[in-house]
Amino acid sequence: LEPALTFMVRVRLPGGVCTPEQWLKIDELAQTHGGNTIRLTTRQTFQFHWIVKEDIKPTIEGLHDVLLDTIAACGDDSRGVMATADPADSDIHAEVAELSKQLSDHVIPKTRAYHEIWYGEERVATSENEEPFYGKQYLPRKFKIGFVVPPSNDIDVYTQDLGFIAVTGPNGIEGFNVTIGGGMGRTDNEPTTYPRLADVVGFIPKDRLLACADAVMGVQRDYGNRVVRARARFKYTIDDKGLDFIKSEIEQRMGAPFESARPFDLTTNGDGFGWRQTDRGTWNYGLFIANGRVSDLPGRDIMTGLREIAKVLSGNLRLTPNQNLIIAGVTPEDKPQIEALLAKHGLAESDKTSSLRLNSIACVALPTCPLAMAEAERYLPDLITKIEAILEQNGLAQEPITIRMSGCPNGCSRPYVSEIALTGRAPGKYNLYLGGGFHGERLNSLYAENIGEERILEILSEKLSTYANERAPGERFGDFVTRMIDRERAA
Ligand code: SRM
Ligand code: SF4
Repeated sequence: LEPALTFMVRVRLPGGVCTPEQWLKIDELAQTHGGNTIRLTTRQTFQFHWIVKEDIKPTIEGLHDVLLDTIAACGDDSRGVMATADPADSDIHAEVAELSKQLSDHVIPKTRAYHEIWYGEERVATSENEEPFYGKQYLPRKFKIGFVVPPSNDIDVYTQDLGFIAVTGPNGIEGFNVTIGGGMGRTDNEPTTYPRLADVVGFIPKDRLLACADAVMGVQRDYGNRVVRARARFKYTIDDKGLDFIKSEIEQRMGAPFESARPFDLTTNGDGFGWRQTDRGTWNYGLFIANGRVSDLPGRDIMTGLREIAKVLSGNLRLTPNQNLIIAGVTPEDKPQIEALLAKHGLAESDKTSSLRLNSIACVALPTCPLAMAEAERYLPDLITKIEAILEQNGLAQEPITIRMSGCPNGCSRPYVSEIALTGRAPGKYNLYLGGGFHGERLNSLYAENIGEERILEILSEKLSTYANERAPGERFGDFVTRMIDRERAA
């Protein structure tokens, strides 16, 4: 008798764009095989949990029916390619979404093994050249790519191994400022591992995109640390070899130097909520989904409501890097119907949700993540309710502040760029980090180690009330608290 093991299945969804037909299939597979729940991830895709072994194949075949797959969603290869979910300009969104799809198709492994195993395709003779880029060894470690369209930094471009900051002109995207070497993961009690913000290395014209990605990934493939796995990410390759060396290797392989970076301005890494009219005259609705968990909850039928919406939607659905959803491309004629469905299923409530909650992310953690040391998704909402009371007392209820929780130091919620962050150490115990940049431009710093809820609330209460009383006009909480901590440490 085999144990009833359950598996997680992660979909590849470049740029987080999903058709209503694809949504309905995901929903159907979740009902049939996935425990009646869907998880939207911090890299804009779907995860199913609770899939028993014999259901993996029908799940992957079901995805194939709607042109979806799980290729390179995990592994030592280039993972899901992200893209800004809701730029102001619809043509730019269409272009950036298309580029993320093209790039994703370009960087995934080309092996036919996936098709043979999951779709039952006939096995064809293989040769060593079958995997033209990855070869036999693949990359030393996972590799993450994303596109942002300023002023949004929703993908947290400085946390990506390779980031493309779109530079736009009257004819669309002209090219990209390129960032390299971002990453969040650290290993507990392993000081040689750390989060790192990416460096901006210069500008490339749009037609050099694929060559640039090949060059950067090739450098990591050839120089990355294949001996010490904890130091195998690209950020460490850059720190070990030096940024100048890595940059010139990239330029040689790309066949051209980087041009000087163009000016850009990023202002937030959060999402917008509620209805916004697009430049095409259609409407987008930003729907808050706490920690990306799509299930039917008391008074809030997220799963049923989104199924009903997908049945009538003529636009598309966009998963955001903050685990939320955009119901996009709603025509003025269809808007009342979507509005009615949102109301009927208890989904039109973002306006009653605090800014802190709207700017929160938690990773999955317990019960499904084998690496979790503490709760995240199942605990953050309750902790936020307690912090909301503190914000209320200090007149800060509508102040946007970012808060992120991860169940371990790996940092799947990108906690180390958040204004307030908690990473799990043990059941009920967290490291508290403070002072990340509001748009993801600065790492926070460790403020207190291995503390429980009471101490977390005490510290936040003290910091938030000082913030309410002493902040400079327009000063963000992360900037203020960094200033205070620097002062405390200097004293
Ligand atoms: Fe992650 C491993 C969940 C985004 C850093 N991550 C895992 C695993 C697969 C645990 C495992 O290896 O057994 C988690 C599955 C839990 C579960 O039950 O589903 C897991 N990671 C997630 C997701 C679902 C979190 C979420 O709640 O949304 C995100 C899925 C992204 C996706 O769709 O592809 C997720 N993980 C991230 C991010 C954020 C990002 O990429 O923007 C990071 C930090 C960025 C980075 O990579 O530096 C991240 N995950 C990690 C790490 C640490 C990597 C490192 O460099 O040390 C691990 C552990 C590992 O790779 O060994 C990990
Ligand atoms: Fe699991 Fe840790 Fe990632 Fe959370 S941060 S999903 S606990 S690996």
